[in-house]
Amino acid sequence: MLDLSLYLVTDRGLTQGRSLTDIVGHAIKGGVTCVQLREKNCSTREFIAQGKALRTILHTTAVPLIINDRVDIALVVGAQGVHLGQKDMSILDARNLAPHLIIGVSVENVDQALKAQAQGADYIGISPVFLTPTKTDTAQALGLAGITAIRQAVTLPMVGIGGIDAHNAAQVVQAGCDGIAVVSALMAAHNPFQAAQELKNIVHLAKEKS
Ligand code: TZP
Ligand code: MG
Repeated sequence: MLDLSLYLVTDRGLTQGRSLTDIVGHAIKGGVTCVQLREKNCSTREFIAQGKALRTILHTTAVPLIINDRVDIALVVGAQGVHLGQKDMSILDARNLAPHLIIGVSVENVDQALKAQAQGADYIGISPVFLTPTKTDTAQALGLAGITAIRQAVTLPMVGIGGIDAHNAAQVVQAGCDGIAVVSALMAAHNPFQAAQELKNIVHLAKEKS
């Protein structure tokens, strides 16, 4: 079963000189349940090298590796899944090409969520929940009310992304998300192990209450 409780999305621009594999390794020990490799500014070859490095540290854990945007790279590195945006390969094409992959899809509204569900996505990422400096070319922030509207429309597992940290994580889960996806709250954390532990506890407590 896919556990979306604490979903780490990577960004090598936020590591402050530390290695990506170290940060991901510590964050996993702290309780991360899912890792997405997100690379926007490197060559295909470099993307594959990063994917293989993460695959190596993840393969002894139960934590799945999801590749952002690229089905081909997910296949080459032996990742468990791919995360697709609204302009990436369609769910149907990805499913045909790679029937065994977990397919996640970013959605910005109820219509896109309904479509992702109809086309057989495995989970959706609600983007963005709050405005964030980490990614500025986003749709309007959906807020907690947007999460609840999507929760009422679909039964798919869903994770919120965008501006989520220890201060608002519980609200995101209480509004209807199965977990939180974070970039800076873990990638830029001084201590990614502790930060992951804290976020994981918040999500668990909020799930118990909701
Ligand atoms: N997609 C929507 S918002 C976002 C992505 C990749 C960035 C989220 O970053 P942060 O630092 O967790 O706000
Ligand atoms: Mg994308």
